[in-house]
Amino acid sequence: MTTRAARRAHLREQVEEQQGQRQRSEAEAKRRATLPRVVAFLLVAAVILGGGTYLAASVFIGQRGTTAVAGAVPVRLSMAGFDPKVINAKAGQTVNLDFWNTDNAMHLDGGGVHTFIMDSQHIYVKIPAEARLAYSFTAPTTPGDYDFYCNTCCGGKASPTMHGTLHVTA
Ligand SMILES: [Cu+2]
Repeated sequence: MTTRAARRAHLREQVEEQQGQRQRSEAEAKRRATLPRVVAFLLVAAVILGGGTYLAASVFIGQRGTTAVAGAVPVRLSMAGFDPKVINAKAGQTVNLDFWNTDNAMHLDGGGVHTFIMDSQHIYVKIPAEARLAYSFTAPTTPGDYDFYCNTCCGGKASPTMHGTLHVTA
């Protein structure tokens, strides 16, 4: 290797090193500029996700001002009827129900509303579309089977699908 070639190689190394340093500092500057944006994005994402989670949770944990009663029986209302179809209770006991309408407003003729009607107990409850609603009443003091039904869809009272039974024991 001649001295000139060696010097040229050395020069090239120096240039390459300088370029490398410049690239590194540029990358560093970019990273510093990006960091606040990433943090801001994460904050926004967290707020949106948090809000979404809160909304989703509120659908399941007694929403729209209703308080879910501990130990309440979840009763799902849909086009398929009541689930469960039989609700058990002791005579004279307070029955705590946690209605849950899984149909949306577009889905049903009656604006998505289902009803829980017990003529014998003079109960008429409207459960709005896609809503949860806590409802309590006192079971009849006489043991027996008491019919309840929904009259806002699927043929209403005339349809066996939309009926259920309150089974009262002594
Ligand atoms: Cu219904």
